[in-house]
Amino acid sequence: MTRAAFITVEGIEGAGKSTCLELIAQRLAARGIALQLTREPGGTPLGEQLRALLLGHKHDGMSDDAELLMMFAARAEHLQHVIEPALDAGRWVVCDRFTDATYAYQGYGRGIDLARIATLETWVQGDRRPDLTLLLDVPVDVGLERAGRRSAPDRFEREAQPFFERVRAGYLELARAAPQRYRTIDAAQPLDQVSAAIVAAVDAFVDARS
Ligand code: T5A
Repeated sequence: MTRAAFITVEGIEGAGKSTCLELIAQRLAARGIALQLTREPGGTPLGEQLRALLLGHKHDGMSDDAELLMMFAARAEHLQHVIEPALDAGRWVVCDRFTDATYAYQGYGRGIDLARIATLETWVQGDRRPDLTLLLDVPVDVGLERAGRRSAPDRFEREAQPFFERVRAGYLELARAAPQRYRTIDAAQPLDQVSAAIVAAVDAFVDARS
């Protein structure tokens, strides 16, 4: 039996994470793997309330530290009530964003010291880290154009282009620093090519873990 794994999907807005998540779920299910799909911020009742506060416009002037701590508050809840129980029960967890998003957005994007984020990461997660992270990399103008077509901008989507350029560069830096965990996929390609790359990455990961 294959050990349960924790897979995360990352990328800037409009990179195609939601689309990709469905595909990963289908692929794992086809290979007989039980899984739990979830997302951050969110994934629990409290986490979803924090998500609404973080993405909505009621607190547009929120401080960077409040934003950072709310991300980790939601994550603590998510780990305790969803992620760890699922992994303990042998279900794989596929999560739309996780702590790499905090490094990318609050660290590289907002400018919070990465060492402070690392302290919170260890405090909240202990040793828990994703086993595989799929980074959907897309140029900022392409991602924002796709996201803008889909819905009205949330609190993050109202940021200017340079913010997302820093976030994208941050993600690429994180991927370079952890090549054994990251698979970077060119998400600017047509959807069928992105899908093929995702399926190949998931299959290779499952095979290596079997
Ligand atoms: N955040 C989150 C932090 O700041 N710190 C943290 O620690 C965490 C966890 C969450 C926000 O919170 C921030 C980051 C985010 O700003 P979210 O809803 O998770 O928000 O993230 P979004 O990026 O806003 O999600 P989106 O739905 O915008 O992006 P997706 O899921 O990447 O894109 P998707 O799949 O909805 O696709 C968008 C559109 O593009 C099309 C799709 O059909 C869809 O219409 N599309 C393509 N079109 C052409 N070619 C392709 N290859 C395509 N792929 C998708």
